[in-house]
Amino acid sequence: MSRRPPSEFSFSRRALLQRTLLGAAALGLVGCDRLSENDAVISLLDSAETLNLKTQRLLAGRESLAVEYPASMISPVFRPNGTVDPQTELYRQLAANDFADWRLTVGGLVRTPLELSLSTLRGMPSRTQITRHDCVEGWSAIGQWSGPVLGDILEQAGVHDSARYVVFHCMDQLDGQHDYYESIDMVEAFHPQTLLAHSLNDEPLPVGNGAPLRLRVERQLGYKMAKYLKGITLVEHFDDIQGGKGGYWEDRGYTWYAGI
Ligand SMILES: Nc1nc2c(c(=O)[nH]1)N[C@H]1C(S)=C(S)[C@@H](COP(=O)(O)O)O[C@H]1N2
Ligand SMILES: [Mo]
Repeated sequence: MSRRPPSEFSFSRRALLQRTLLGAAALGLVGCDRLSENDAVISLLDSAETLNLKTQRLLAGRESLAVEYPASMISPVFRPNGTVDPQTELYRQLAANDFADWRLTVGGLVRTPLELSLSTLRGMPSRTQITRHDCVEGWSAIGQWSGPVLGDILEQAGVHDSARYVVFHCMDQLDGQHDYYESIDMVEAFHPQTLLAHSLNDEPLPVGNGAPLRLRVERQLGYKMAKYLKGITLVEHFDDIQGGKGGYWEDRGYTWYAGI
């Protein structure tokens, strides 16, 4: 377990953001489903975003690790949030067969597109980490995640130099129309704690938490951690994907860089 001392700046910025969000959540003003209606919170997040990305990279470093916790601190229940049981036809069919026919596709700006089965992913070298998940709604949970490091999969696919982002495509739709999706940049994609998790607390990932596979990006807020993955694409730009802001919630007002 390692804990890096927070820099004064990122600490106070984080504290401010947390106070604002928690205060707003306590007043019932925001939730993951209602934040997009709150202009004040969104403009606060927006103005802090660029500064946050730059300061975090500058002060904490590209490779700085998120805090990892001892097993004794694992939350008894890891609260499922957002979609908890996808109702799309695709998901229901794959789940009915225990995801035996599910494949993770890796495509876009890669030399070798991949189609990985759950057993292939489970057989790959993996990393296990106990981390804290912070949702913008104001709750946290500590869980142990295991799965291959995303960077290893990207190495296998061979990423073109022109690729700038990794986009994660999901099998669920919160609004019954648009697939949940997310994106991260290459620094985040090749970070040693960025995993494609197939297990939570030594058990196969439960449906509530994103079965069969979900992203873990430990230095950012919960909404970045796409659940119910079906595909990954390497892209140069994401403005032509759905609303163009790089994620389901980003298209509805959340900031793209959600550093904690
Ligand atoms: N596909 C998908 N991924 C998602 C969501 C979702 O609704 N659908 N919700 C996000 C939000 S807001 C949070 S806080 C976390 C919740 O993860 P959990 O269900 O394991 O708690 O998943 C994120 N990833
Ligand atoms: Mo969230």
